[in-house]
Amino acid sequence: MIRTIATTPFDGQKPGTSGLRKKVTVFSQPHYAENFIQSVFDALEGFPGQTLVIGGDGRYYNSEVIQTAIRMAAANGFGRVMVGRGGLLSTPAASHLIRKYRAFGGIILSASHNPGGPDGDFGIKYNAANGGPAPEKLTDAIFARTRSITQYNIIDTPDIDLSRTGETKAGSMTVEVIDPVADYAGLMQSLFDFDAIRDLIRAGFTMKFDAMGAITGPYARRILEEMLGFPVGTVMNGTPLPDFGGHHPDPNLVHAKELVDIVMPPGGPDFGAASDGDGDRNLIIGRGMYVTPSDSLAILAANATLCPGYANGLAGIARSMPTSAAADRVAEKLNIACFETPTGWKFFGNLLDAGKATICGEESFGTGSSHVREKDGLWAVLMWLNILARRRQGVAQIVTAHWREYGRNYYSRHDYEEVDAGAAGELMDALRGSLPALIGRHGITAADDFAYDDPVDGSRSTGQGIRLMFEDGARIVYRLSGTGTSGATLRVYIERYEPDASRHAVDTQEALAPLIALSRSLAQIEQYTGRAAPTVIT
Ligand code: VG1
Ligand code: CO
Repeated sequence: MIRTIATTPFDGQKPGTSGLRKKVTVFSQPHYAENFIQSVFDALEGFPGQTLVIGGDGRYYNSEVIQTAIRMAAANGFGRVMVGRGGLLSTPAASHLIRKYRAFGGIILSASHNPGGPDGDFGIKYNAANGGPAPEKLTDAIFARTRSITQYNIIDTPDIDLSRTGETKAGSMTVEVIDPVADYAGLMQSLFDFDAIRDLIRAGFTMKFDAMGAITGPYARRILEEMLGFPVGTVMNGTPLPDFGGHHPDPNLVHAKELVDIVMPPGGPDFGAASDGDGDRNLIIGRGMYVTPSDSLAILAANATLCPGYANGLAGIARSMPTSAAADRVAEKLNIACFETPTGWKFFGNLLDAGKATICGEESFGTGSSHVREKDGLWAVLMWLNILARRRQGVAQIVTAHWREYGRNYYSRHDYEEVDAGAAGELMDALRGSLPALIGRHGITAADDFAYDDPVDGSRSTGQGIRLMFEDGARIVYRLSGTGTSGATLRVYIERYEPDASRHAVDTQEALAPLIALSRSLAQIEQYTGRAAPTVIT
């Protein structure tokens, strides 16, 4: 039976860089998740009778909201939902399912790299028929709806059993519970040379993959251990847990320290990788060598034709604005287009749909391609493995050879987390105001607040980050995070190009030291935030 429940709007249900993210304590208020889900449905048209994909990263509160989303999909007229067994789907796997089964869209329950558990974060994101995050036009419409909503629709039904694959009904809607891994694993097999990787393993190659207690455990075990034949135990922290086993599932050198300590020392495995809460990020390390995500994007692009799925070459490369320009040099050499988009995967969707870009990346440990419309952690790991298998060189060798050929973009991101939101806003306003006066000083040749004109649909996105460009090609970029749930996080991105190979072995923070100092003084970071140093450096 369909019930219509009266409700009133909540403040602040504005989707950020990647969906709506709030503390579990906020999400678990009566009607909170329901209001947002109904606002999504109200902003869409033409879905009655169609298929909706639903899944999440398994974090605390996932199992409750999955049931709510199914009941509401039924009440709003969807014909079928496809749900991952146990309510689980990685973000890239959900994107693939939407595309493969021509679903109308998908609801992904995740706060991605944010911590989970009762005191942690929860999130809801809507992806459209192309498999990608809702574009700004749609997220704006959803937000507008959250401010005027008066009722939502839900059916009365006992909880659906999601523990076994197969079909059941919720009201008149079909609920299909599927193996969350199978379709995705098949897609990976179609893109990469699994036989070459098996040969590499037989030759003694070893790796460690850290699933960080989050969603990629079942995917990595199936693909790396069962299909490719890496020994059992290659995947660590491989069971998805509601609190991620206490891990902060953000695959960087700080939060993936357990993996770094295994892989970095002499005698460690040849290769190490990790993914985040919802499986779309990747960390790549070799023995003694951390690969920055910006370099990883460039190296994957430069070597893509070694992989069967990309053997015919790339149409173009796209990177987010704060990502280093290492990929631009590869695009130039390959004589293909290079696009610079605002932060967030939603901006790559049009370029991928239009066939203008094949590979995309962000400095925030995100890399992906036209195979889905999300960044994809395991995809990046498998692409690295395919390249390592074909080149038969170590990670460090491949990276240093890349720098020799293209030059090195020294790059680092400094995060000032959980600073006072008002102060962070004032800092950005003051910096924006000082831009015209900065040009001509400190070697700054240009400065602006980044705006993006989408070359496919002509839409314009403004206020996407303050850029300072220097005469030698260096850059400092400032922006406020759109994924946090308490206070504000100021991100400062620092980059400098070094063509001279004899100067490629310098420590990154050292190589960037003068720019780092300038990044702090120009924005008066300590004066505004009280912080003399960042909380996380990647
Ligand atoms: C961060 C990253 C951005 C990424 C986004 C979602 O956003 O900087 O590059 O697309 O997270 O990643 P922000 O607004 O906090 O800087 V995920 O893996 O959390 O979906
Ligand atoms: Co993520």
